[in-house]
Amino acid sequence: MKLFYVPKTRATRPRWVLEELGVPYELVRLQAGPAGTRSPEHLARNPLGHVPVLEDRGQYVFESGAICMHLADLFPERRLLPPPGTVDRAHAYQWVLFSLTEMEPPLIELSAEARKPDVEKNASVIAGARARFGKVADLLEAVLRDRKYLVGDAFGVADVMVGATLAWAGAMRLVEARPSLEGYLTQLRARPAWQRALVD
Ligand SMILES: N[C@@H](CCC(=O)N[C@@H](CS)C(=O)NCC(=O)O)C(=O)O
Repeated sequence: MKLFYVPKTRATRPRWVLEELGVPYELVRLQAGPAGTRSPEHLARNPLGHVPVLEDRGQYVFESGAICMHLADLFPERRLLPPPGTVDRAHAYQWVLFSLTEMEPPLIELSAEARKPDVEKNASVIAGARARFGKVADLLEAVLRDRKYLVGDAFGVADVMVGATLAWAGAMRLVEARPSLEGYLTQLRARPAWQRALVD
């Protein structure tokens, strides 16, 4: 298997899963831009020119959540996803999709605002996105108050997707004063597999 990868991006998520699984894989580092993610070779893998892309048996899969779940399915004995058809499995889908559709959109807006020069920043967009992320963070803070992991009592793909997205939020100081979230992130950061996935 090959993972097409740019450091410090959403491609860290499947790299983290691969490191948790401890299986052999080739990491293909690309640069963002015309020489890498926007090259004809990479556009053939993902026409949007995005990473991550997984190459598996000569075919390509894109979308970080899909790749992480596929990797977990390839090694069911490692239990990074609960068995199909169980309610735990449905909860894993719930959290993976929650990370992508509820957590990410306000973070994308805030990151775009942060890149603008001060005079162009839109205070109402920033306030709206912070408020939306605040609701999501409050929900997670309540869920994680008395549990270690999001699904059942074991670490899994749901924790990779939500944890990596929370780390992005943490870099924007959006998880402060939420002790359950801070504790959850500290626990995830201590995992050797995540540390290895962050070594560029
Ligand atoms: N929804 C996609 C988003 C992928 C995405 O936006 N990737 C960014 C990095 S985080 C990227 O490839 N940027 C490089 C580029 O646009 O050239 C996923 O979760 O995989």
